[in-house]
Amino acid sequence: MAKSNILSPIFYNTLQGVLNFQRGFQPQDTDIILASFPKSGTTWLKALTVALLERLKNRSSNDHHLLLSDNPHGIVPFFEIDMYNESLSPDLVNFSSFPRLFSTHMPLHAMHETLKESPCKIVYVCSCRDVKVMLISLWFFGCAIHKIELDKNLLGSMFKSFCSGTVYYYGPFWEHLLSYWRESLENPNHVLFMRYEEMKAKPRDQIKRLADFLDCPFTKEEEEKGSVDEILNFCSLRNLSSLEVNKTQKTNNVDHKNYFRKGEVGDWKNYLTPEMESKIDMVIQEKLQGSGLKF
Ligand code: PAP
Repeated sequence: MAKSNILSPIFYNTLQGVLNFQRGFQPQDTDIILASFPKSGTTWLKALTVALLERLKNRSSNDHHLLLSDNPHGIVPFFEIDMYNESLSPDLVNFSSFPRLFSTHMPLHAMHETLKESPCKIVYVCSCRDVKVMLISLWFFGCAIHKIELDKNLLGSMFKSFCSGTVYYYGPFWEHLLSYWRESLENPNHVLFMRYEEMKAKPRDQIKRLADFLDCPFTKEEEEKGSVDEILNFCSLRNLSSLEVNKTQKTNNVDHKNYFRKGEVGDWKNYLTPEMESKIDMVIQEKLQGSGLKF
């Protein structure tokens, strides 16, 4: 299988989607955009954000929780994959409620012109758990959606493309990362930079950080009655992957179950050679030098 086809069931018209988004999207001040490089923790971030906003609806139980009836990717559409890939002016009412919640894998510079006057909130999740695990995650995902066995040759060619900055459809990983990192430093009310490994290590702190940024902080009362843990448990990989909607249904031709695998830090050690490991480390070190961003 050609490496460029690895995500073809999802990314079949992405470039057109980016162009249409740039020409057609009209931001609103209250918009929330969840951004990431593929396989960086997007599904988890979407679930947490949906759950944070859902709790504001003050329902007495979780029975009608949005996440029970759809996968996080169905609830929070990608601009360039789900919305603008086929139209310059999709009917946004079909895609989102209030506040409008969108997602993207585009680097920030691809959205700059469209969003430049907008105070909307952008949350970026980065797989600093280890860039290498992102590659492995994509490899598993690509093989799963194509229903093929794990192919080491494919991993080898993905590794080479990754190091030369062409593995996905969104430009070099380091430029992607840095576009959000720099803006998060310059404009912390506009961009929140989150790390998957910190979310794993200190989930309570990180979800509170997210809630504060989205202007929906946990109240003292909520903290006392355990709402933070309730949301974390509800959005855990174990719980989400056990929901009927994620066991049996699909979006964009992808079985929801493929979005949930191990979610472990360091999983790449089982698949990459020491040479591959040090090459990736070298590339990342060189590209991030002087940025202040450390893994
Ligand atoms: P996407 O780009 O296709 O949306 P994304 O959600 O960013 O994928 O990343 C998938 C990874 O997040 C998977 O990691 P793994 O392959 O190393 O296991 C997946 O298991 C993990 N993941 C999905 N949901 C959760 C969750 N609720 N908590 C923690 N990790 C999760």
